[in-house]
Parts: sequence; structure tokens; C-alpha cells
Amino acid sequence: MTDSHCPYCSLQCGMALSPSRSGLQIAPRADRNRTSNPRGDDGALCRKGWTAGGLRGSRERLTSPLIRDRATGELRAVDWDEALDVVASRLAALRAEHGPDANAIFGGGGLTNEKSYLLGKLARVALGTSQIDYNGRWCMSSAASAGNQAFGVDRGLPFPLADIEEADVVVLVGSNMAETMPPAARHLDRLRERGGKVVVIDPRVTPTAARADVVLQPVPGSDVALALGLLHLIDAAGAVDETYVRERTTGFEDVRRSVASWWPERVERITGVPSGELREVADLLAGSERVMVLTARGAEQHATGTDTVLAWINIALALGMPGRPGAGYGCLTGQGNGQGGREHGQKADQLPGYRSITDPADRAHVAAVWGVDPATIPGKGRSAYELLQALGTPEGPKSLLVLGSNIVVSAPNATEITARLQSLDLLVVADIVMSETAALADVVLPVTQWAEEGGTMTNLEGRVILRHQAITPPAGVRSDLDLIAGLAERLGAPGVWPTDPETVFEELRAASSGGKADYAGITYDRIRAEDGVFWPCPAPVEGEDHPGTPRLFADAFAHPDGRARALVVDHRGPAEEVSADYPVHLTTGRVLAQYQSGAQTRRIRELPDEGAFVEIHPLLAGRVGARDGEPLLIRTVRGEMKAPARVVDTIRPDTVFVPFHWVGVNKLTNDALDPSSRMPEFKVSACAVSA
Ligand SMILES: Nc1nc2c(c(=O)[nH]1)N[C@H]1C(S)=C(S)[C@@H](COP(=O)(O)OP(=O)(O)OC[C@H]3O[C@@H](n4cnc5c(=O)[nH]c(N)nc54)[C@H](O)[C@@H]3O)O[C@H]1N2
Ligand SMILES: Nc1nc2c(c(=O)[nH]1)N[C@H]1C(S)=C(S)[C@@H](COP(=O)(O)OP(=O)(O)OC[C@H]3O[C@@H](n4cnc5c(=O)[nH]c(N)nc54)[C@H](O)[C@@H]3O)O[C@H]1N2
Ligand code: SF4
Ligand SMILES: [Mo]
Repeated sequence: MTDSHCPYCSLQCGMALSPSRSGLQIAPRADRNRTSNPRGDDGALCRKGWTAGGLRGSRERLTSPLIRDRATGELRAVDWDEALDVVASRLAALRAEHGPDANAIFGGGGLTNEKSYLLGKLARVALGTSQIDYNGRWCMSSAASAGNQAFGVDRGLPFPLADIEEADVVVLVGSNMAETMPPAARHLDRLRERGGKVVVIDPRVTPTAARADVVLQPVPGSDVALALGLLHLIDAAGAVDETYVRERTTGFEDVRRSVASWWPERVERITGVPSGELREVADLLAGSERVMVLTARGAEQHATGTDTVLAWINIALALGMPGRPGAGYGCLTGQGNGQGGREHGQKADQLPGYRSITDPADRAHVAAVWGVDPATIPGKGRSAYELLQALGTPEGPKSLLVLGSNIVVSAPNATEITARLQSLDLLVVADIVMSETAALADVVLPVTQWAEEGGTMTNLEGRVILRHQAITPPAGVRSDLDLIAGLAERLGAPGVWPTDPETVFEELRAASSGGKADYAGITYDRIRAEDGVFWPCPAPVEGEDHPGTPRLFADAFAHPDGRARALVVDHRGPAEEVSADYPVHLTTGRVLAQYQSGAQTRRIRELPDEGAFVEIHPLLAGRVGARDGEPLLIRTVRGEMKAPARVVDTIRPDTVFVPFHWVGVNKLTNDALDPSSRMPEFKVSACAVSA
């Protein structure tokens, strides 16, 4: 039996793995050695976790590098040396011809900390390119931007997930936790058994909403107005914690003035939420000792996502919650390493440990660890969507190396982005299966998957955990670390390029030391002994280990003056308003049994693979002549798709919902970006629906 964690979402449920004749045996793993801060998974797994071994023996695994034959256009098997030689020489040639930014990298929030770190180093040291970003921009980047602005640091949850049970009220804004991290929803049930209340804000009555006490169903894209209206009522009720606001925040008086005109009837007109329901929630928040606000993608995946999160942080600050036990604000990050993957340098503007690529002292620190001159580290590059949009254009990169993302399915405005990928001189994809993106590549590199390698992940709570290798990989695959080091060496990069995860982690510790996400005090041994360590965890002082930091903000926020910033935001609404031609709101998201672009889960036989569908209310279905199970045509200005109708009365009559796990809906989604996080507006566009 080997200790590991699930290959999928940010809950990173504990697993015990053992090899079996059919492949891999998986069992949930109880929390060991733990008297405080138990893991958020409650010792359980969801359906995806239980069946994750299905890819082990699968014939769909890639087991040989492939190169596209220029004459026939077909992919043919080659050995690793040939594949890496070809990639390295073409990267070098593109650099020689067009400069270092001709080569670009796209990473993923599912990669281990070690891989994210080494990928960032590959870009800056081996390729000298500024052009690296990752799919985390699709995910929680608006919450990250808001957290940095308001609190001075971005750790999704500043407290362990099980703290939910200590709250009096938990507000879930755009989270369908019961389907997207099912074991975590048990904390909601226990909170309610204790008499606590759950509020869900979602245009759909989801399985999560079915477990709530109050459900608000705003029109997609109207969350800022809703939050402004709640703060208006909280202030009117005299429920602002004036001492907290005075001592622990700045800017609150401006915020207070800015919500003065957001009376409930105005909010009702914009959000469709009856003013009585808004008052009910405001009263609940105003009268509770411990309020916890949690946002997820429904709140964040908008061109106004950062503003929505800031507006909710203002509510939490007004009530005096951040830093109080069992209360505060947090973001439920999504991908397996959604937290760690955003800390160690695969972002366009970032160096390891949350260091800034534009800060001279940060550059000097990391350059010393890498053994290079700080002047050789490039500056800030393009954000994910802007990077993809620039591919193959005269000013843009000519090559892209993809690790850990299936762009063809998951990027917004996907038809245009797919055309950009096809226009490249060189597309290299490292994957475990032939994803829709790998199928377009010039070179495909087959890599190991989670149980076949080791490495650390940082879960949604900021808890750094360790996956151990449990089984031997199939012949012909190599780890991402091998691949990165193999390219770096062929490119003649300076410094060391270890391929053993623990050795890479030792270098990451040094690079992050003194940064905001400080991992210097975390070791593989400590993670093993403690079943996870929370960052920041600085290096030992006088031989004394730092305990790690499960809870932030008890005494101070991370801004130099220790205070949180209350920031004024205003309602702008969706980038694309409904019109006579496109009268319905289209929103997108997830179902329990599929994960992300589906590259992994659609290949697991035990999981239902029903294809995309359109959730539609009976009233709207009646108007367009749609019948349950029969095909519907959905169009936006960018594209169209057909999928069967699922007629349900749990969705607003002015909105349809389509899951994104199958190719289709992202041909329709809007690529309008949030001005500060550069997050695309996946969660609302204007569409036309016909039978
Ligand atoms: N089963 C499953 N679990 C997953 C994943 C998966 O693919 N499948 N992916 C993981 C990842 S990476 C992530 S990021 C998380 C995502 O986890 P969640 O954020 O919980 O998932 P979503 O379904 O994207 O969106 C949540 C809800 O937002 C609602 N919503 C849509 N528009 C709006 C709006 O304008 N305002 C509000 N308030 N709500 C709105 C949707 O109806 C939906 O129910 O899940 C993780 N877990
Ligand atoms: N319409 C719409 N679109 C969305 C969203 C939405 O809500 N609506 N959500 C967005 C969000 S939150 C996210 S996070 C993205 C996710 O979308 P993607 O970025 O496409 O993420 P995955 O589908 O997880 O793709 C990961 C790929 O990497 C491969 N892989 C897995 N592990 C490894 C590894 O260790 N190494 C390597 N090299 N490859 C590996 C998998 O097989 C898969 O092909 O989608 C976004 N797109
Ligand atoms: S909740 Fe997430 S981490 Fe846990 S088993 Fe399911 S997919 Fe895996
Ligand atoms: Mo995500």
C-alpha cells in the first residue's frame, strides 16, 4: 500500500494505492497522525476518485513519442532521443530566427509543484522566453487577483476546509460543491446538523443548493449588484463591525458611500432576485457571529469576476470576519494543484514563491538559486488567453509546448484558438492520452501519470501534500521532469536540471525562501510525518521547525501596514448583453462524473459518458418547442452547437446551462477578459435557442 492523493480536483482526497492484476487498486485513506486540522476529504472519495485507476491499463494510454511526418501528415512512433532532439533543434532554430519569445509554453494547474517550478525555469533559463502561462487563468485567477489586492496575499482558503463546520452561516457564491468536490459537502451537512445555515447563490438549483437553507437564483453575470445590495442592507441594519473596520481595514468609508444607492428594489431589477429574499439573506448575515463566504467559478469566471470577489470581501470585512475562527472569506480552487501551480513560476508575471518577475530583489534571489545573471531572466509575458490569441501571428510565438491542458476543448472561443494552434510552426504536447490538443501536435510526448511518479501538490487549503510513486510506468513513457531536463540539456541551458522530484523540491524550497509562498521549512519527511504542511512555512530558526500556517490573518493581513483594503467596485454586467437576436443567457460548468476537458474521465469505462446536454426550463422549452431528450441548437455570435435538451425546473427560465467536458460549448463562449486577472467570461454569453 502506498500513500497518495487523487489525480483530479483540488480537494486532493487521500488514497491508498496498491498494484493489482487488473491495474491499480484504490482505497480512501483515513487521516493519520492528525489531532488538529483534519484533511477536508473526510476520509472519502467521489466516483471519479474511486475509478481513477481505469486509465492505468487503458489501451488509450500513449506509450511512444510521435512525430508528424511532413510528407504524409501522419504521426509516426519514434524513440525519446529522436523526439527530444527534433524538438530542441527546432526550438533553437526558431529562437535564432525570430528571437527568444518565438517559443512559448502553456502549463497546467494539475501539474505537481516540482513540474510547475521546473517548467518556469525551462522557459526563463533554457529558452529565455517571457511567453509562459497556464490554464489557471481559466480557473480561480479573479479570486487570486482580488485576494492580492484586498489581503496582500493569495491563498485560496486562508483556513482548513473543515473550519466550515465551525461557522454559523456559510455562503457559497457560484459553487456546486456537491458535484465538484463531493466529500467536502459533508462539512455543510454537519454544519446544518449543528444548527448552522447554508446559503447558495447560483442561477441553477444544483445538488449543492438542494442541501442549502436559502437559495438565491440571480441572472448570470449580476453577482456584483447582488453583493452591493447585501452590503447596503447590512450597513442600513447597523451591522457593520465599526471597531474591526477602523482597526483592521482601510478604504471602508468610500465603500460604504458607494453602496448607499443599492437599495433592494434596484438590485431586484438587475439580478432578478426578489427583494424579500435579499433582505432575508442580509438579516441572516447581519445577525450571525461567524459568517464564511466561499466563492468558486460561478462568481469568478466573468469579465467582472475580480469585482465580484472584491464585493464579497467587502461584506466579509464589514462584518469583521476575516481572521476570526470559523469565519472569513475563501476561494475554492479547482484543479489538483490549482493552489501550488499558481505559486512557483508558470505564470507570465511570476517567479517561484509568489515572487514578482518585475521586482529587482525577487529576480536577484531566484537568479542566485538558478546560477544565472539576473539580467538574463526575461520580463513579464502574455496572459494565457492573450498568449493563445497571439500564436502564429507576425508578432506572436511560433511554437508552443503544452503540458497539462487540453486547450482545444477548454479554451473560450475555441474555434479561433484551435486555428491559432494549427497556424504554429511547431506544436508539442506532452500528455498521458491522445487528447484533442495532442491530436493536432507535430510532436506528442507520452508521460507518466500520478500513480507512476512522485511529487507534491498544494491543495485548496494551502496544505502541501505528497504523492508517492505506487506502480511502475508502462514502457515507453517518461516523466514530465525527465522531458523538461532532456530539453534543457539539449538546449545547452546553464545550471542543474534534476529529474528526481525530491531534488527538484529542495531547489524549489530555496527559490521560494523568503517569498510570500515560502516553502523553505517544508520537506518530504515532514509532509510524510504530518500528512501535509501548510504554507507559509519559513526555514527553521535555530534548529526550531516552523509549524506551518493553517490559518492566516488572525492578527494582521499581508499588506505592509497589516490592514486589509476595502475597495470600491461598481456593477458593470456581462460583456455581452442579451438582445432580440440572442435573447437567452448561456452559462457553463461541470457534472459530477466528468473532469474538465474529459481527456482522462471520458476514457474511464466505469464513468458515464453521456455527451453534452442543454439544461432548459419548461417555460423556455415550451416557447422554443423543445422536448426533453430531443436536440436543441444553441447559437452565439461566435459559433453554434447541437445537444439534447434536458428539461428541468431547477434553472432560471431565461438561462440555459451546458457542461464543458465535451467538445462544443467553448465554440460559443465569450473571450471577454477580466481587466485585472485576464480571466475569460466562461459563465455568461448571449445565445439563441431553437429546437
Ligand atoms: N466533477 C467535477 N469536479 C470538478 C471539476 C470537474 O471538471 N468535474 N473541476 C475542478 C475544477 S478545475 C474547478 S475550477 C472546480 C469548479 O467548481 P465549481 O465552481 O463548483 O463548478 P462549476 O460547475 O464550474 O460552477 C459552479 C456553479 O456556478 C454556477 N453559475 C453559473 N453562472 C453563474 C453566475 O453568474 N453567478 C453565480 N453565482 N453562479 C453561476 C453554475 O450554475 C454552477 O452550478 O471543480 C473542480 N472539481
Ligand atoms: N466553458 C467552460 N470552459 C471552461 C471552464 C468552464 O467552467 N466552462 N472551466 C475552466 C477551468 S476552471 C479549467 S481549470 C480548465 C481546465 O481545462 P484543461 O486545461 O483542458 O484541463 P484538463 O482537462 O484537466 O487537461 C489536462 C490535460 O493534461 C493531461 N494531463 C493530466 N495530468 C498530466 C501530467 O501530469 N502531465 C502532463 N503533461 N499532462 C497531464 C490530461 O490528460 C489532459 O489532456 O477549463 C476551463 N474551461
Ligand atoms: S473530490 Fe476531487 S480529489 Fe476527491 S476523489 Fe473526487 S475528484 Fe478526487
Ligand atoms: Mo478549474
